[in-house]
Amino acid sequence: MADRPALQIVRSDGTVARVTIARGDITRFSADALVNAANSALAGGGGVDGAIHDAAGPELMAELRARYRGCPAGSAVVTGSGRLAESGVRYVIHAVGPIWRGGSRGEAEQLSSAYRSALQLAREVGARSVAIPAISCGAYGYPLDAAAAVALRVVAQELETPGPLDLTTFVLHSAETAEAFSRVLSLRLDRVGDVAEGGERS
Ligand code: AR6
Repeated sequence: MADRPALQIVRSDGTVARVTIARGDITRFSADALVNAANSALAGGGGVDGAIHDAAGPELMAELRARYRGCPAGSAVVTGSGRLAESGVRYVIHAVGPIWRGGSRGEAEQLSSAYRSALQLAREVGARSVAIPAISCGAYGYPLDAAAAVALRVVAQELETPGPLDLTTFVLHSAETAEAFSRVLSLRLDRVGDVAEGGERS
């Protein structure tokens, strides 16, 4: 963990937040909150949604049905974590990304908004760490490089807000997705390096 490349964000109060990436199954990852890539009916499904519901057990769907009537693309809702509590996860944040329709139907704005809503909810419930999958990058067909650029930009912006939430890990299942996020993350790391050389940061 310590040597994993991370984007470090120095906040206005001097504290540091980190954005990093890991490869694997998000249901095996321990964080205060896991983000799920859900659908707007909050009906469960395949991909990471199926894996999270399987791991958490029926309590998750029961709570979704009791508390919410769907969730439009670009937003998110929060529940407890069912059996995932056994691995230290306290909340599941169900975020709905856009279905890719060519890129001119507001997909980037909706994807940004899904990540932003998820992190805002994480802050509201007091999470310190969040694990996030590549929302919209599976069944919803969002091109990986474009999705990675949006995801890392929005999450880095959100972590600029001082507070307990100071670690976000993208947990990426496929090699292609991990490569796309690594490329964008190292571009951002390079850019931070350039700024430091220019003397704008101590
Ligand atoms: N851990 C981490 N990432 C995963 C896992 C896992 N266990 N399983 C898959 N992924 P998708 P979407 C990756 O299709 O595109 C569902 O049916 C996957 O490789 O899960 O937002 C929902 O119910 C990909 O990179 O979500 C919705 O109907 C990323 O997670 C719809 O799919 C997202 O792929 C949402 O589609």
